[in-house]
This record gives sequence, C-alpha cells and structure tokens, in this order.
Amino acid sequence: MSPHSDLNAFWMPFTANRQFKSAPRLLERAEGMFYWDAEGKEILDSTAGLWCVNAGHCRSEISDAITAQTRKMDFAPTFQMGHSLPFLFANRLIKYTPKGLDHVFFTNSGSESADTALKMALAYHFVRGEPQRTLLIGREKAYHGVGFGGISVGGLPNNRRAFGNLLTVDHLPHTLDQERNRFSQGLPLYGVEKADALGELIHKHGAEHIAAVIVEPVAGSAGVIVPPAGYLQRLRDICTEHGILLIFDEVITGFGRLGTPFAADYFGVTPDIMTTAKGLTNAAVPMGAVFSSDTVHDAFMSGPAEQIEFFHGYTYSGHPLACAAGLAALDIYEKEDLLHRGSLIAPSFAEMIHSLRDLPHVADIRNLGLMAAIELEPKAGEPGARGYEVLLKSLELGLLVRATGDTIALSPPLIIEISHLDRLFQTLREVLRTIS
Ligand code: PXG
Ligand code: PLP
Repeated sequence: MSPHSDLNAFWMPFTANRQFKSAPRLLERAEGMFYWDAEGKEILDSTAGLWCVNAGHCRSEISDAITAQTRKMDFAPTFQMGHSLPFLFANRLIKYTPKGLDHVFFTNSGSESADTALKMALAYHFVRGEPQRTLLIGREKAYHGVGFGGISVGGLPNNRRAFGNLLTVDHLPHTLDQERNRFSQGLPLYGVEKADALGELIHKHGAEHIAAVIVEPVAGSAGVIVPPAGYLQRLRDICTEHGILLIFDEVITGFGRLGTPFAADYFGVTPDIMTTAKGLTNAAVPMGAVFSSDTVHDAFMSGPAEQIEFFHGYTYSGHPLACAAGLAALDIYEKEDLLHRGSLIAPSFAEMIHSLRDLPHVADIRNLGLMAAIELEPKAGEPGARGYEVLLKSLELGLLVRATGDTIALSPPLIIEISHLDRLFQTLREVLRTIS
C-alpha cells in the first residue's frame, strides 16, 4: 500500500491528515504488549492502543467468543425485544462496580456514554418534577468525547471552537497547579479548595437550575491531570448537599487503569452515574456502558408500566458481538486479576517514570496507577513540535507513545511486566536525550 492517493479516501480522526499521509505510520499486526508495522518491526505498545486494550492485544479468548457469536446470532434488536447477552453481561459487570451502581445502559463508545449520562441526568430531574434543572457543569481541560453533549461540558477549546453554541453549561477550573504540584508522585497535595469553585457556580446559577457535574476522576486526554487529595470527595459532598448528580467519566480510568476496578474505588467516592467504554470489551468490539445508581434508575420507573421510561438508545445498544467480547474480556480480567494488577506494577512504573525528571526538556511528570504523562517544554514558537519529535523517534526505536501537544502520555496494557517497563523507559530515556 504505497501510492499516496490510496490514503486519500479515509478522512482520519484527530489527525493532521496531510502530514500523516505524506509519511504514513501503519500498524499491521498486534499481540500481547506489541504491535508490528508493515515492515515487520516490533513496537512496544505503551498506550494500550488508545488507553483501551487493557488485557493486551489479540487475546484468543476474545476473538474465539466473537467468532462463535457471529455464527450463532449476528444481531438482535434490544428495542422492545431482547436477547440474553446484555442481561448476562450487565449482571456480571455490576459485581465489579461500586456499591449502588447497579443498572447498566449500553452504548457503542465513550462519546455515546457521555451523551447518554448527560441526557439521563436531565431526564432524571425532569421525571422527578424539577425540569428547570438543565445546567450541566463540566471542567476546564476535560475530554468527554466528541458528541454535542460531550464537547459542551468538555473543556478543550479546540474541540468546541468550530461548532457554535452548544448546551447550557458552565465549567469548574481544572486542577493542574504546577506552581505547587510539579513532579508530584501520585495524588498532588495542593488544591483541594479548587472544588469550592462548585459552590461559587451554585451561587451564580442557583442549585435549583443545575442538573449534574461531570468530571474525569483523573483527566486523561488533557495530559493525565491527577486530582488533589480530597478534591473528589469535596465535589461529592457539595453535589449531595444540593441535589446535583455527580457523574464520573471513567472511560479511561475504568477497568483497572488505577489498580482498582474503577477510579471510584481508588478514591472511595461513588458517583450517581458512571460512564465507561474502552476496556469494557478490551476494545475488540466498540462498546460503552453507563452505570447508574438505584436512585437515578428507580426515579424513571414510576410512571405507567406500558410507557417507555427513557426515550434514548442506540440500534447497537447491547450488540451481541460486543457483549460476547465484553464477557470474554471480563473472564480474562478475573482469571488474571487484571482489575487489581495495576496496583502491583504502579510503584515500579512511578519510580521509573520519575527517574526521567532530570532529562532535557522535562517540565513535569504526573502519574497515578498505570497512567502517566511527561510534559515537555515546548520549543520556542513551535508548540507541539517536540512532542511530535518524541513520537517519531520513539517509533523509530520500537516504542509507541501517545503525544498530544508536548505531553507524552503512557497507559500500558495492564499485563505489562517489569522487563517491558525496563525497555519502555530505556527507550524513552534515549529519545529524550537525543531530540532537539
Ligand atoms: N470520555 C473520556 C474520559 C475519554 O477519555 C471519551 C469520553 C470518548 O470515548 P470515544 O470512545 O468516543 O473515543 C474518552 C476518549 C487521548 C485519547 O490520547 C483519549 C480518548 C480517545 C482518543 C484519544 O488522549 N478518550
Ligand atoms: N439516522 C437514521 C436515519 C436512523 O434511522 C437511525 C437509527 O435508526 C440513526 C440515525 C441512529 O443510528 P444508531 O441507532 O446506530 O445510533
């Protein structure tokens, strides 16, 4: 596949299309911790694809389950009809979710999960007789996918700029505080008071107008922003006091990323609604899931029984192949204890990544569980150039990292061994020493 015109038809997502197509980087095959490119070069995957292949690539248990399901029943509707798999999968999943988050609404992606959660929150207040609670509160630098709901509450200006006026929203300040917290290992000490900005927004808009607050427990896309100790609990307390729903977007943090099944477990803070995707099926088939509390779910179940309670759903909600993949992924997570394994590897991961702090250009390092970011000083007048150079140089040396702007994010598959960590950080050290 070489003539560049062959690359023209596929309009690539979140990619500088012309730059990519002038020098394409094509992956061909994957297994366990590795990809191989078209030339057969082995590439260590330090990103679990895009934060999603938590059990490592091409797990045969998952592909066998998908194949078997394609032969048995390819598709069945879940609007006013059903099949056993989403019921089975939902029941298996709620054994792992924080206590009380016992109801599962299936989607096809993290973006759909975010939009579903926001609509669920608005409709919850509506059915309870508080239809004026329409304001949604997000946070600066947040990523909640690319649906209109997700970009409205999201806090990345580039993702909103071209799309006009969106939902009624306001935003909390982000919690990145490099003055005080640079090179923190794990939870930063300073900044719990940033949660009090929610009190100010309540004062400004009136609690009776606010439906929900949505946050990533640890912000991923913005470059792994770890919340200050105590911050999420304070948000929880303020939401509870004012009847505002708290939504955790666990699309990245869900399914073992922090060494616990969910970030809610890590922090000991339970939201009212929790969004997931990615690791839900080990990314083998696209799928998302939104978990809701009994209180939220039960509020919908009060009208006449013959009435649809929630006017929402996707053709592919609870798709048989996605459920088959998800059930097989859960089997692996259970058998290999992957939803907890990150806590065993995290101390070595943290030590090794922080050992890079004195290398050239390193401005900050942040980590929690098996997610971390190295923020580099931007090149004068060329923001993003240095991050891109790290991506290219790493690939040349057989390592895939995620570069957004000048931040390098790492989120390896949870099956990672110490020998892979050694290779990962030796390579990164060499890259950081050689780039300009
Ligand atoms: N919420 C969060 C917290 C996410 O991280 C989404 C929603 C949207 O999920 P979908 O499946 O619609 O993409 C995400 C996705 C990156 C990167 O490298 C992060 C995501 C996706 C692609 C790249 O920062 N997160
Ligand atoms: N657009 C049209 C014309 C449709 O008929 C449908 C679903 O029936 C959709 C969009 C939504 O598709 P999905 O349910 O896959 O999100």
